[in-house]
Amino acid sequence: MTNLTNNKAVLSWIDEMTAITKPDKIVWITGEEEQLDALREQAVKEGILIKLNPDKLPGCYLHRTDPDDVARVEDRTFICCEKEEDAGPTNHWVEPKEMYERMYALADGAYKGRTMYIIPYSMSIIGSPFAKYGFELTDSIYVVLNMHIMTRIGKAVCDALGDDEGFIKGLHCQCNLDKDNKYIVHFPQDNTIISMNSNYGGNVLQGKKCFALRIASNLGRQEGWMAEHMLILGIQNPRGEIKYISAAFPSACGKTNLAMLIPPEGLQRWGWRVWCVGDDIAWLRVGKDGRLWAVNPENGFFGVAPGTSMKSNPNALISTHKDTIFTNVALDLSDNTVWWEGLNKTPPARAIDWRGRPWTPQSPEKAAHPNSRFTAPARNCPCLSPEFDNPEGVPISAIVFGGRRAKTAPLVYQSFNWQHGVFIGSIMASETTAAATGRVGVVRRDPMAMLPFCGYHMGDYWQHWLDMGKKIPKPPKIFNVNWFRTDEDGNFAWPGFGDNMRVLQWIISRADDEIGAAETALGYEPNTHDIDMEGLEMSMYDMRRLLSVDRELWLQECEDAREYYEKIGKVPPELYEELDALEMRLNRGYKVKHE
Ligand code: GTP
Ligand code: SPV
Ligand code: MN
Repeated sequence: MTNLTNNKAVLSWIDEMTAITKPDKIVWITGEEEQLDALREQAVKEGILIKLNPDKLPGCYLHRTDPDDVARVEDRTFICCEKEEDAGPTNHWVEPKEMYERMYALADGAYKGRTMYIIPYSMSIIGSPFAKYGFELTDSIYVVLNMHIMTRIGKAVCDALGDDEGFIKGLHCQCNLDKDNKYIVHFPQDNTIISMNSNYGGNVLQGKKCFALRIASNLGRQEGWMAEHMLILGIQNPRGEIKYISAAFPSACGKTNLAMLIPPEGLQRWGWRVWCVGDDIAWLRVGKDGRLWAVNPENGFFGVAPGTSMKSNPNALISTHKDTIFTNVALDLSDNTVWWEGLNKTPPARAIDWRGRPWTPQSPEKAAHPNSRFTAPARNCPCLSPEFDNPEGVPISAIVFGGRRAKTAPLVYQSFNWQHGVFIGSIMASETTAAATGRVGVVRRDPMAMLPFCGYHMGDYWQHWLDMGKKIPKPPKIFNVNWFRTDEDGNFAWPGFGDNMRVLQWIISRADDEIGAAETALGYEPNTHDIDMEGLEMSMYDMRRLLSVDRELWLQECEDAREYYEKIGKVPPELYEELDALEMRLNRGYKVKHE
């Protein structure tokens, strides 16, 4: 097969990798439908994919991973920059030369008897000023087909790159999926990514977390922009005006759901609606007009399946009804479709679970893995923003941070200014989820939802946020939300999902300086009547509780945050000032002032 590019740097790197991995065959992925179809067919034949009911789920497939390979592996993820201190205390680090040796030893002959697929891919729209190009070499058809959904691939990428040497190099070898030799490695100084012994989403779809966050956060720092773990959505008001917000929540904390939100009926009737620009990653830069502009570098959704239903997120569910790859969900034997916990109230009478074993509603274990996912093309989304393909992106009016906190964080509050907002992001904490291996439900600090994705020292990252604030003449306002506060019985106290629109409305009004707010120790909170509660079965008393701030808990929170800052070490003094000021406000028994 002929090469798709004459780029010498690309070809010599591929030669080098070929000599190490020793494939039987090399295939360039052109992006043409015929080639992809042949690969789908081959994957079905080899048992990698199961073809689903072509009438109900046309173009859809099911894949099951190795049971030990079901989520991101943070303890096996490395940032191998030159100096250990530049990776910081939140990243694993090994000296780059040693790590390359270790990786190439594992890769030695790893493609023997196999095919090397070369995937040219673009993050963001090919040819746009924000686009960055990469090549992923892989021996996994599953990766090829998922990268096709999640990014823009093929010959057009090579054409746009031309002779430029500024591309991202990526090598992926499945090897034998040896758990103890799993590696997700980044070399920011060489724009290089190596994934070994995994074949699971976030570990091996390198365009996503490896490139668009860990490598891109480094590029953004050098080039003066930001790569963030954020959804992007547009809120249309009854006048037809659309305002955009971006929101950073940790993994499996509600980005996909918020990005595709359907407002409660009453608000819909007034003409409110939400447009989805992105559900996981945002690249942000300062526009000529002095505002912050965001693009979604991806081209699809790698969304959490469990809990996705026609009730909770119809837009996501509809997005999965064609041309989608499901990973680790259950197979419904009655009609060869898929099922997961929370899809509906009637589990299939007979199914095959995510491990490939027979399953019935009486089975004690879950049918789908808690981190089972779908890979769906963005174009399938009924509420996809008309701006999705706009290379300029969209102007951001508000940045929202959030996470899973049973008690501490109120439903919503606004920072006093950018610096205070950066502080709020820096002390974010959330309960862990099944998106990464390890314990679930443990509260941990996850600054800006970037703990697993920041490709350099966390303290330098916070400094970059502060520096960016000085470069944005008209910065977005910064907010914090918590959909996951619980009552004394441990149930969620806020209905969430579509009703989150009520909070978004307040955020947008505040971003536009349209309404006042109550000034509290934490920041600005809604005046009691400013959150629209029409049609909501909730008393004003409950709403006040959702917005309440427990002084003792927050003083404890400050102490924890201070400990965390000490662990991080290189914390910008501005953030310590904010922490001191918050503590002082709490200690003074801050009186609520209404604006
Ligand atoms: P990643 O793809 O891992 O980055 O996750 P995400 O942030 O996109 O999370 P997602 O929207 O997929 O939500 C994950 C889980 O949170 C699902 O089980 C949802 O049902 C649940 N969830 C989302 N929004 C809400 C909400 O407003 N309230 C409650 N209680 N649960 C929610
Ligand atoms: C996350 O864990 O934040 C995800 C899924 O979005 S993965 O692509 O596996 O990182
Ligand atoms: Mn994510």
